[in-house]
Amino acid sequence: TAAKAVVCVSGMSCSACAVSVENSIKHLPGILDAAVDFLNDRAQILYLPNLTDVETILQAIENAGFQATISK
Ligand code: 9UX
Repeated sequence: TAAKAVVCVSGMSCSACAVSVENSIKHLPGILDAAVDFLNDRAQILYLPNLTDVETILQAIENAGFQATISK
């Protein structure tokens, strides 16, 4: 069963940053979809919890050079 995560992303300076963030997430195992909203500093991710988790997703975004936290 897929789960949805909403992540706050900071450090995106232009819309191409949002593409970088999307790519950093989409290449991970267990990711079904990732959509980054540059204007709202949010990423919505559909993932399979048996293959990945939110911590892994946050770390991938951080590794791409952005700051990521769980949105509430
Ligand atoms: Mo824009 Mo972002 O020139 O990683 S792509 S600042």
